[in-house]
Amino acid sequence: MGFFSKIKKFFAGSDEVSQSQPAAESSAQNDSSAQGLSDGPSQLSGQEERDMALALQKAEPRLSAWLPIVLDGVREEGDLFWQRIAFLLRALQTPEGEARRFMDEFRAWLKDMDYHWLEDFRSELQYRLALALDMEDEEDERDRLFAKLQSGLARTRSRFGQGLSALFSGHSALDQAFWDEMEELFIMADMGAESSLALVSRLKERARADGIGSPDALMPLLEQEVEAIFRQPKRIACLEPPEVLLMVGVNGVGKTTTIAKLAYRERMQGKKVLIAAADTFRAAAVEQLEVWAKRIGADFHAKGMGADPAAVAYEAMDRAIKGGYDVLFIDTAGRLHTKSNLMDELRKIRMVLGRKMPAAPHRTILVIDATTGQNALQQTKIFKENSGVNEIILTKLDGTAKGGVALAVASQFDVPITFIGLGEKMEDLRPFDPHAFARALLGREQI
Ligand SMILES: Nc1nc2c(ncn2[C@@H]2O[C@H](COP(=O)(O)OP(=O)(O)OP(=O)(O)O)[C@@H](O)[C@H]2O)c(=O)[nH]1
Ligand SMILES: [Mg+2]
Repeated sequence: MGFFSKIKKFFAGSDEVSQSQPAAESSAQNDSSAQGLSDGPSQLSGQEERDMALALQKAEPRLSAWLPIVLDGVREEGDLFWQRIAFLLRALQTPEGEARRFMDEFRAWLKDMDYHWLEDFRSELQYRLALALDMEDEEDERDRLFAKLQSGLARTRSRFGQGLSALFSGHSALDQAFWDEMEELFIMADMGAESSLALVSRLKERARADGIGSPDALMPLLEQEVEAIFRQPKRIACLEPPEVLLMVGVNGVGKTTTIAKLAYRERMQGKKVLIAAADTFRAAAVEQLEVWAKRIGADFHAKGMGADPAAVAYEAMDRAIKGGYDVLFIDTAGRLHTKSNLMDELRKIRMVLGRKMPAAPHRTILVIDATTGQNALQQTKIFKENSGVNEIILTKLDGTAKGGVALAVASQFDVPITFIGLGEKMEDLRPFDPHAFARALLGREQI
């Protein structure tokens, strides 16, 4: 959306704020495009707007600080609620069309879900605003998610993290015994012998170069090295839509729900989204996806149970190009009817997509269930070799996850982890944060 940078500038900090005009006034003077939002019989009075704009400017520039101000005294969906939301969007200099679309879509969603009381839909409102305004990283949601990640990784930490603290407190010098034990810990955390050896020798080298002689001083380096394993290379954006995302993985890992969550994010960013059900293995899979698509406002393409998955992909691709879609998601089956081979089927899907658009699929995403353990390595190997996986999403990190698997996958295959699933709700799919993950894995207390 075009107004992110404006928001950031506008609420960049108290210095800038004190030099600028109150939000509502400046938007009234500078951005006549947003004026239409103040139409309507019962808008806020000028004094109310000024007071609220002042309160917003004094508050920390976070949605979670702004929303209580804007929604003060609001208990339910109704005129007052919409006036306040319109005011917030106007104060953030949202172009009228975008603000209207946001409100129309949210109104439709409330109706669909039959929500009336603010309490029931407040978190959804905040999440949608965060996505639409590109502000989710600034949320204190971070802490909540970190806590969730930490508890999801509790099992790994109790073995790995405690092993690490025993190692660090049990040695006073960085001698051979220390390094050997560290290597063993990483191997036991499923990282694989080769990668563990490489990590330890990198650490050793850095400790020597930096003149570090005690385990205590080594901890920050260890954190950095673990974080580096999860480094994420920059991705070349798809310049010519539709961007095509092919979701692959064994059955039950969370492919379909992850498509819904990703598609939802795209929708909130104003993208036109098509979802194709190339998992034709069971009728319920097609229905499940159709329900999701409807719920998030994406269009849906299917041919029904038993149809040829590659044909579904081909038709969906055609429709996405002709219909001017920004993004096309293709859901695939984790298993097939007897005799057909899953990898052959995926190859066929890739081939027909490439025929319509040489760069497609732009992203082939392997979904891995984080509770799987060692098997995840085998899955990554097979899917990478056969279906050109170039991205991994780890789901179910909220359960009894085996966090070492992430380390193993990231260090043994050159494929970045881009998102993690921390639960079943829409807002539980989050961009993967190497720093937070490394800290949670190593048992650090905060981000
Ligand atoms: N706790 C938790 N559950 C999840 C997460 N992601 C997905 N699930 C659940 O995992 C189950 C399987 O998800 P699906 O999306 O149907 O998995 P799939 O890979 O499409 O499965 P198939 O179509 O059978 O191959 C569902 O009950 C999801 O709600 C997550 O991050 N955390
Ligand atoms: Mg599925």
